[in-house]
Amino acid sequence: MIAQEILLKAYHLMCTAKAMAETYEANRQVCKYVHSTSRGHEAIQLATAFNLLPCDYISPYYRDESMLLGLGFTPYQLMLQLLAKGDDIFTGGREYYSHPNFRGDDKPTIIHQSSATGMQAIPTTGIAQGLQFLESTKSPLYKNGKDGEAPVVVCSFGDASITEGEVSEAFQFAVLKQLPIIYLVQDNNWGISVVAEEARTMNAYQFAKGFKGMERISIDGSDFSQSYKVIKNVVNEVREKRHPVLIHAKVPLLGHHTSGVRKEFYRTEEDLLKHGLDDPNPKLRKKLLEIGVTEVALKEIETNAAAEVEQQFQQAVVAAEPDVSKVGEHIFVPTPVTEETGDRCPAGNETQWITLVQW
Ligand SMILES: Cc1ncc(C[n+]2csc(CCOP(=O)(O)OP(=O)(O)O)c2C)c(N)n1
Ligand SMILES: [Mg+2]
Repeated sequence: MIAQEILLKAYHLMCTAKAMAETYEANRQVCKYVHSTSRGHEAIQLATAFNLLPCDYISPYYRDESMLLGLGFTPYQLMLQLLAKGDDIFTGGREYYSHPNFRGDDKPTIIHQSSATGMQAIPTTGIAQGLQFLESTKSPLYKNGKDGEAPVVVCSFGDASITEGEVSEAFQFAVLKQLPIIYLVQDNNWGISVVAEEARTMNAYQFAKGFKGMERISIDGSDFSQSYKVIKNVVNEVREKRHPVLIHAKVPLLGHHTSGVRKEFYRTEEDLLKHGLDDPNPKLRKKLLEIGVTEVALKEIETNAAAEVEQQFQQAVVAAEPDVSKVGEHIFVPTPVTEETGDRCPAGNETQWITLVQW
C-alpha cells in the first residue's frame, strides 16, 4: 500500500505539469526556446523522483519536467529556463527548457545535460564507475544517505535515443563492471515523427537481454502506483546489490514532440486517441476516488495547481533578462591550478622520460 499522502502529492504535481503544458501552449510566442513537456510521462517520472535521495545522482532528459517537479524544483525555477531568464538556476538562460544541472544538499546531484539525445549514457555511467571506485577505496568523498543508504545513479532516456551507439557502449561497460546504475527508458513509441516500427525491431526490455548481467523489468509507466512500487524495489536492490538494472516503462505521448512541431501533422487521429486512453492523470484521479478521496478534494487540488502555475508563470515572464555583460561567464569552471609546480627532473632519477613502448 502506498501512503495516501504520496498519491495526493503525485496528483498535485500531475495537475501542475498539465497546467504548465497548457500555459506554455497558450503562450508560445513568449517562450524563447522550443520545449517539450512531460505530458503522458508524469507517473513514471514522479515515481522515480520520489524514490531518490540527496546522495543519489540522476541524469534527466528534456522530457523529464515532472521528474524535476518531483525532485522539488518549482514551476517558477523551470519556467526561468523556458523563458531564458537571467536567474535560471540551471544555465542562466543559456539552454533549452528542462536541461538541468544541480549540486546541493537537498536533492540528487545532476551533471550538466546536453541536447544530443542519448549523450547522457556515457558520462552518467561514468558517475556510477566513479562511485564504485570511491566505495571500493573507502574514499572520504564517498557519501552515503543519512541512514547509511548507498548512493545510486539513474540515467533517463526516451525509447528512440537508446538505439544510438554510445548507449550500447555505456550498457556494455555497466554490465562488465557491475555498476550501481538504473537505466530508465520511457517508451512512448515515438522519436519525433518516427514510430518505433520505423526505427527498431525491439523495445528496450528486449534489447537489454543482450547485455549479460543487466537486470531488466518492463512496466506500465502510466500507472503511478505500479511505477512507484517497481522503482522503490529497483532502487533498494541497486542500493544493496550494486548492479545495473534497466527499467522499460511504457508511456503515452500526449503533447507534441516539442513546441516546434504540431502533433496533428504527423500523428493520426487514431494514434492520438489511443495514447489519450493511457493519460496517467485521470488514471490516478480514478484511483484516488476509489480509496475514498472526495471529488471536492480533487477539484481543490486541480484549482490550486492551476492557480500556482498561472501565478508563477506571470512572475517568470517579468523576471530580469540575462545581463549581457555576463555572457562570458559559466563557460569553464575557473581552475585553481594556474602554475606548474613540482620537479620534472628530480635528482637521483636516472630515467626521466620513458614511453610505454620503451618500457
Ligand atoms: C544525437 C542526436 N540526434 C538527433 C537529435 C534530434 N532529436 C531530438 S529528440 C529526438 C527523438 C528522441 O526520441 P526519444 O528518445 O524516444 O524521446 P521522446 O522525445 O520520444 O521522449 C531526436 C531524433 C538530437 N537531439 N541528438
Ligand atoms: Mg520516444
